[in-house]
Amino acid sequence: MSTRKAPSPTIPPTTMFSTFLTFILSVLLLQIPPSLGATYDVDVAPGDRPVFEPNTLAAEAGDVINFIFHGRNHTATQSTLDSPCTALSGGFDTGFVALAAGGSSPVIQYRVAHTDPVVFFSSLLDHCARGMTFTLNLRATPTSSSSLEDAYITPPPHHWNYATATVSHAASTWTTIYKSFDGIPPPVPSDVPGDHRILVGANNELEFSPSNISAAVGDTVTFEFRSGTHSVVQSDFLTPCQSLEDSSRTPGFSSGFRPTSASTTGFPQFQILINDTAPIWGFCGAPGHCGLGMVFSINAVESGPNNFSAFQGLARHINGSENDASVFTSSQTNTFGHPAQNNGGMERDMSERGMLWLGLLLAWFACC
Ligand SMILES: [Cu+2]
Repeated sequence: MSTRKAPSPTIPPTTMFSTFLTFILSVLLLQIPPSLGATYDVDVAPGDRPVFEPNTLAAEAGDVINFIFHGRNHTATQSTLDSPCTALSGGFDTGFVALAAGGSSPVIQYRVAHTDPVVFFSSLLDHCARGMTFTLNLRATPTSSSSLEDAYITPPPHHWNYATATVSHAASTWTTIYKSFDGIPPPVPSDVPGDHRILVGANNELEFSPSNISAAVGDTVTFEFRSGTHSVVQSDFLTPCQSLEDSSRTPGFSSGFRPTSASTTGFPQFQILINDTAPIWGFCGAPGHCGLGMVFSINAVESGPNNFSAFQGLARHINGSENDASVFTSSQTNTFGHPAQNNGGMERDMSERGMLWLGLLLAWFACC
């Protein structure tokens, strides 16, 4: 008995092509890295300045930070908010990265694992004490609404000129030329020099108390560190969270970090001498503290636009980042929820997502 062989099914060529295309696209999709996060460039010591630029970012799990080393022999070393200049045991550490002989800037990547705050510093010399830190996700929520940000008006720069004054003190009289800001008196020494005490971080608050004082020429100001890890760094009115040296190449005072502990007997102190009547501006260099308003002034002219509250408002407005005021403002994030200030990172982010969507679209055409 003969059996009749069933005709073998014929596969239309178009279906074969579709199956092949689907297979190829599936393979291609598997090649896309699992992370679709943004990539951010952080310059380490650009122009050989002891800074990370930007010095703070908000990033999400899966994002990548490119530490790009420009200056000689810096590190990006993970630390903690409590001890920003001490390496975290087992934490991320690039080690010292020297500039390559050809002048190209080495890049070392850090992959963001979570949205909790992470602190980095450079362990070269005293650069950390001078404020060379970089923070991730220090504050996830903006301090002010976008409408308030829109309404913010940056205070004008200080107005000053050189003035000549004849100063009499005790049995002496002399003529002096001084930098006269609007509204300040001539630099007449106090009859009895006094000391003004400013507490730093008293009651575990991120503030100087008092934060705005008047002091005469010849007086001293003693900063007493009461809690945590803080510092006292001189800045300029318009760049409240950057050391005077970094913002204007003008020497300024800097205490370095002065940690206190429960076992501290006697609080660490740092003292400055008041040489003239020009306003003095300063901040705490611990990561994020300045952006939270931890600033102070000495001899600010309260009747003018360059008063203490304008200075503190500016520090809060820029949120500790002199490079980009929009880091944490919700109004300037893009559709993927990342800050929009790093174009390189966003371009890569969008191109990866674009590839994924293109792949899915082609796969749909192929199969259906
Ligand atoms: Cu502080």
